[in-house]
Amino acid sequence: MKIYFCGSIRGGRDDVHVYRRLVHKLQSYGSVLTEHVSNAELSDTGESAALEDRVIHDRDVAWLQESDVIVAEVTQPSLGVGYELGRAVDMKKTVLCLFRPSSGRTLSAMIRGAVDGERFQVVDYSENELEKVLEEFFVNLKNGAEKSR
Ligand code: 6K6
Repeated sequence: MKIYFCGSIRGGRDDVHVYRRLVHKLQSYGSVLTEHVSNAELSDTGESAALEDRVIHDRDVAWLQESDVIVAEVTQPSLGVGYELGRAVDMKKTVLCLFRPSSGRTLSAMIRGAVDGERFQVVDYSENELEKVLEEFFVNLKNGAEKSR
């Protein structure tokens, strides 16, 4: 299974420790195309020394297209993550958005309002249930895939 993980880069790197745990857990379910998002060395200036922004954009959109499932940590607002989610909806991908209410933030209506009871889900969680939330999501995904066979 190919998994596309989304997390804030230029939107701010405050949650990189959460991205790290998510990517680690996601790697037990498949190959994570965007492992670099959880790299703590990566600063919020976007560090694109070698890669031009257009190259980053085009490669990420191609990876989105290729992916089977998209998991986004949406607590830290990020234009890039919002854009990826919009493109993913258009591509009719299965999307899981993870939001931590303990941040004191309110999730954008354009993300929470995109929940459709089918492909696009938002789960409110706390850091200590991170692994459990992913376990439940992938069990349901597997059961759903088996039923539709
Ligand atoms: C080089 C090495 C690591 O990162 C880079 C260059 N920057 C990016 N590389 C890959 N994906 C990126 C980069 N900048 C943004 N993105 C994508 O947008 C990621 O898939 C994130 O999910 C999202 C973050 O958007 P911003 O607006 O917070 O930067």
